Amino acid sequence: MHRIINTGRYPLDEPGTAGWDRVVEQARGELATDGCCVLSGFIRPELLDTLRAEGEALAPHAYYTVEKVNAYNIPLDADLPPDHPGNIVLERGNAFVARDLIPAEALIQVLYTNPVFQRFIADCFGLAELHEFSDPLAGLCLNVVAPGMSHPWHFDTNAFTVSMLTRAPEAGGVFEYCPGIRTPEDENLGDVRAVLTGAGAHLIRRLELRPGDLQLFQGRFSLHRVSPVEGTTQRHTTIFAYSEQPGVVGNVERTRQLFGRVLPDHIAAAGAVRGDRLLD
Ligand SMILES: O=C(O)CCC(=O)C(=O)O
Ligand SMILES: [Fe+2]
Repeated sequence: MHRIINTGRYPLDEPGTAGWDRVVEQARGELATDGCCVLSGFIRPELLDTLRAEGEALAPHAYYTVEKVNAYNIPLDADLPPDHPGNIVLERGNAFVARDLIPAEALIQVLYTNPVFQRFIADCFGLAELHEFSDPLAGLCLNVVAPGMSHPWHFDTNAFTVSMLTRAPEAGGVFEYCPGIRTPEDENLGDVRAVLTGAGAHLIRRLELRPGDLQLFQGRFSLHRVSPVEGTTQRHTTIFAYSEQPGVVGNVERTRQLFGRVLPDHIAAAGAVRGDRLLD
């Protein structure tokens, strides 16, 4: 951890110390306030070139496909009232590199599997335990957004997401989110519709992310997107997917949509614990 993380700012080499508690308290406070927390400069600056280069080597192996979706990731032919924002069709143009293509020694794989990193993330989200996905593809992904593409407005199915920009685009590709736009009791369809139709600028916040920043996010209640990437370079983020219960494997159909293939584990696990993050 000392080799990878800026331990001067984030003392992950000293679990249980006052320094650890201070960082965790700060993260919890920001998550409670708007469901998002950025730990800036999490990765040591001298490793940022390696972080970017490892992602660049992986990006050609992403599964590139453009899919028509809606913000709720429910079928486009669902029978919804005419003015429901779920009728608004968006293009999902981001592509994922699956975990089984990411080398064990890549910085992001080392981080994802590190027990101290996992303990830190669990503490920040206030979780008693946290597990890597058993899914051989979806647990750790590189999310690639190429010029002209976007990761359109959506809610995450999973309660918490951990991500890290590893390569910034020249322009565009901004992470935009609407904190707490819905609650378990209220879908707030009017405001969601306003954002999707371009009339909700007052509801949208933008994050200035830099490579090596660690982002903790609760996307279940905050509509969010990556705006269209401009310029000539791709935008890369790592998605570190964890769950509170062990054994999560994604369902066959969604796995095929996201990665263009399924593995025996997916077929064997059909009907068992489902990988929520596969539903976005
Ligand atoms: O790549 C990003 O910054 C956001 C990714 C995201 O929202 C997701 O994977 O659900
Ligand atoms: Fe998301």
